[in-house]
Amino acid sequence: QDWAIGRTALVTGATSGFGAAMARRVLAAGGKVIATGRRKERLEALNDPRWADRLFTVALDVTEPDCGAKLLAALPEAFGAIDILFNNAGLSLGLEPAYKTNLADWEQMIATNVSGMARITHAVLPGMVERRAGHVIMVGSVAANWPYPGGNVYGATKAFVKQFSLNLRSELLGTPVKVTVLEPGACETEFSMVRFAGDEARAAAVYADMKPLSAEDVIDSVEAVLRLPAHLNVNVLEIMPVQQAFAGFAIDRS
Ligand code: NDP
Ligand code: 8X3
Repeated sequence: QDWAIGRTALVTGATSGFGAAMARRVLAAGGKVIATGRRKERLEALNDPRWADRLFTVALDVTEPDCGAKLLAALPEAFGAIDILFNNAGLSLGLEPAYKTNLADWEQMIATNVSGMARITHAVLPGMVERRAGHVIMVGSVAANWPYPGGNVYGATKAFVKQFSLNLRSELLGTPVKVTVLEPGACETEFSMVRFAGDEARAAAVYADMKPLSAEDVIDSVEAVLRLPAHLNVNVLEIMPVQQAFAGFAIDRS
């Protein structure tokens, strides 16, 4: 029950989905949270008298080049020692084949999922190494491992997240700092609404006639990893709904 007490978690993308669930889970378990995202009103919605002095919110766009330095500079002393980095802010835009996509969508995914994640890691990791304490949890995706039509740049950004995480882990050998890349499959959050630019029917169809993961399911897995003993690192954690699996190879016989 005391896994979060005395720990401070920085959560990117805390305004929705996995990030909001993670922020609430850590706060409910007695930890401190620095909650970030672009939508201020959603950050304010995390406020609760139960954790008034354990929550610090800061509006942050991870596509801004200096967002990491700005974030560290804004932190009150009580939130300065980050123990858990839930590096989660990310998005998918579109599901069209590469030859039909909008280049601006690709650039936004790369700026957020790749550059944003790298920026926040670059800002937070030195403190973890210096304090000899910390756990970086990167939110990757099954899309890093399993190609699918329309996954083009989104899946490639998540492949970056995976290799980045594994490379960090190899460099951190000799320190107690942990790195885990979490790779969820279909989970019903605002993800598909964002992917399909607010098309509710198209987003709902992704989860029709199956039981997707919920954000709580995903955070159950994260909590389980965070509860493990100090000498054990989970490198990669891929999870899917039972009603999701891989397709075989495709062959064109036309
Ligand atoms: P949501 O759309 O519900 O949440 C995405 C979060 O990312 C929001 O809080 C959003 O906040 C934040 N975000 C997006 N762009 C930026 C930005 N430029 N700066 C700061 N924050 C940003 O989706 P999920 O919770 O599902 O997604 C979270 C992560 O999980 C993503 O990395 C996604 O790729 C990954 N994922 C999702 C899966 C799913 O099926 N749902 C499966 C596998 C991985 P705001 O808009 O307020 O800035
Ligand atoms: C989100 C899961 O299958 O839509 O990363 O790519 S999927």
